[in-house]
Amino acid sequence: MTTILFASPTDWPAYAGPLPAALASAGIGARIVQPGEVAPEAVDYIVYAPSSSLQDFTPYTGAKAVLNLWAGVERITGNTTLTQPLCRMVDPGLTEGMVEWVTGHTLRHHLNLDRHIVNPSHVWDQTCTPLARERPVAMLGMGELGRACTRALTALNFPVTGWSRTPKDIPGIPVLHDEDGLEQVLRQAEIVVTLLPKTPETENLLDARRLGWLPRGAVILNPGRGPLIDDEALLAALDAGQVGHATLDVFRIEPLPAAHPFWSHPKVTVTPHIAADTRPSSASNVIAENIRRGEAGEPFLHQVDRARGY
Ligand code: NDP
Ligand code: OXD
Repeated sequence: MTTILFASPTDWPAYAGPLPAALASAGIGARIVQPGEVAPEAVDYIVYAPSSSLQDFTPYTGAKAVLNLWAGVERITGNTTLTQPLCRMVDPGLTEGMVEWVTGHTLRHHLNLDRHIVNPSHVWDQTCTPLARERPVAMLGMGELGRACTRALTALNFPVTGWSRTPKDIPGIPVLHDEDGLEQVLRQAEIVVTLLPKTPETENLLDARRLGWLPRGAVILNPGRGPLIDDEALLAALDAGQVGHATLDVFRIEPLPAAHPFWSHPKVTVTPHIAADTRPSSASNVIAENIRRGEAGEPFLHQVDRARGY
């Protein structure tokens, strides 16, 4: 059986050790090849990064599934040449990374750490910050990553309210949905975390009207996708003091163009899409398990509903 890796040039050395090892421990004898090494019709599984050169899946007539290396699938769900099942990445290492990014940036703003880190005038500011239990957080998106971040933040006593497309029953965590629920979640949130996929329904979700629902000075952390927020509306809300700070990891165009106002805005922190990388050591186990399932005729893990868009 042949698995082909269509990813970035750095992915090949990163997966060359862990992927064969994970396949072997799942009891699968698979040959892993790079593009061009075998005829497309001989390929059984495609391990895929949407940034790779493969955009036309038509020649891969024997492929049983496309296993995405990324959690986000917005660059592939609309590809009409892809007729096989598409699975997205749910990787324990990636999740751990996202929990660390979200927790770190939440604590930065919650504790107002910047005032001590950047203090050129040596101001002796002893202002007492509220406790985490007094700092409501909105988690927009209660999927794999939103739920994991919620667990970490609630362990630190932050009161987290979730928002998702469908209702959820999570002990101790209110999860709202629909437009009314979104208004309710945003109206009480001092910190908002956006962990939603990019779909036609979520694009510009945080627009001027909804940003106006936030308590004045609320902070936004966006590790989800750039288009979840209307850039112009966010800049206006920052300038007006309606939003106190935005820490953004993802953008409409990446890398963020040098002239984009986010780079120089004093109330914006840009991180370069590094919130949570897929980790080859743990992700290889997920890929191997899905190949095992494919070969055993069992349902794939994390199969994308392409009509829904995630
Ligand atoms: P999941 O698919 O597990 O969760 C998505 C969540 O969004 C679900 O709770 C879903 O609701 C909710 N959702 C989707 N559409 C809507 C809608 N229209 N209205 C309300 N809620 C909606 O995804 P993950 O948690 O694994 O990942 C989330 C996103 O994080 C990814 O799509 C990707 O864009 C981003 N990401 C960013 C990374 C980075 O490094 N910056 C790394 C990895 C991911 P429901 O539960 O009802 O289905
Ligand atoms: C992902 C990402 O979707 O890195 O995995 O953003």
